[in-house]
Amino acid sequence: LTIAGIELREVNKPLKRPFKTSLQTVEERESLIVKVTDAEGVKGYGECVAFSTPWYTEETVVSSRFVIEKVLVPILLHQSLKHPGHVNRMFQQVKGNRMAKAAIEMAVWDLFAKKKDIPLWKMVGGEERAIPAGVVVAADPEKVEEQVAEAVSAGYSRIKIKISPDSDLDMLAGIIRKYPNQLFFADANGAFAEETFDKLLELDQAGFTLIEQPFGEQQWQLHTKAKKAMNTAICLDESISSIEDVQRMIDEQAGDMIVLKMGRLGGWSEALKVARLCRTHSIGMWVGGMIEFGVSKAHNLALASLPGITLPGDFSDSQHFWNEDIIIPEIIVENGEIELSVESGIGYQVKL
Ligand code: OSB
Ligand code: MG
Repeated sequence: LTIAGIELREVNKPLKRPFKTSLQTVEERESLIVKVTDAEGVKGYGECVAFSTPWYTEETVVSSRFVIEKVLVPILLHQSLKHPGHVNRMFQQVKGNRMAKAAIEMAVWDLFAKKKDIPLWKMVGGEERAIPAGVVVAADPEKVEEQVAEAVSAGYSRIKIKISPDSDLDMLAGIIRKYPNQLFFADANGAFAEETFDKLLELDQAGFTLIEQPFGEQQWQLHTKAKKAMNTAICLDESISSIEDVQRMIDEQAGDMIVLKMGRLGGWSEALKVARLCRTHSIGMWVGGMIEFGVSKAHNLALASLPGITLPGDFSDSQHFWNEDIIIPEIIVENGEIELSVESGIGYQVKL
């Protein structure tokens, strides 16, 4: 298969309501969509999940556009590929910039699945099953209860609440007690520190299934200390940008499970390797969201179909963050689940 064209499109939409994390309040989402075309005109799509500013990782929309256009496109354009896994190897000469690499790489995996006329989830070894949907509540404290109630009535089986050392844990524990059949995750985005370690320990009483990234991405020793001291599972998100990081988490007993994010890992090849390693070591994993549009969501649904991914990920429907998505059909949550598309590739048409 020959890569004949690579194009970038920018999407920009205001969020229905502000998304408030311990690091940043997101009010508008700007993303780059990558379209790769082969010599016969078949198209594959990827989405760059870098944000407008470097608050979650170092990459930004502007930096990834630069790297894609000036560095990655010249490496890939007009090349002939036998397997989508080769893209990752071709990009190894470029340091970092994993979200930029992932965006193109994802598009090539979609293109290969379309050429084979099979769903991407099937091509990567996924299982044919509905994907459990989870939503994230990232609101001001006074709105958390109302948004949890909304999420429950919308049928979500898992609710993730953004927290920080300033969170009112009694209030959160009260909300969690009201919904005994619901799974609750907490995500701190690295907001805790040595000085607030005791506050983290109190979280054990609140009823969360897991706590995502309590400390900063390089705070391996604090995570080890927390895993030893707590009953609530420690789940690493920002700390995991490669398979080596997962190995380090295992070696240092720094966490119980990980959030799989294709963008943060540099694409499908690395995500598949990481998933395999986690299965080998019985490390729990689930697919994390990035306030993304439908192209990234569609790739994530395929990722979530892999064996061993049992916990519900960040999968809200297409209308959760904005009124209109960029894919047809839109993603819908029914009975707390999302059906995998049976169409080829990512399984959705892209409206760009
Ligand atoms: O830490 O998981 C995170 C969104 C943007 C950046 C980081 C994170 C998130 C989320 C997921 O919490 C939101 C979603 O459902 O897309
Ligand atoms: Mg997170």
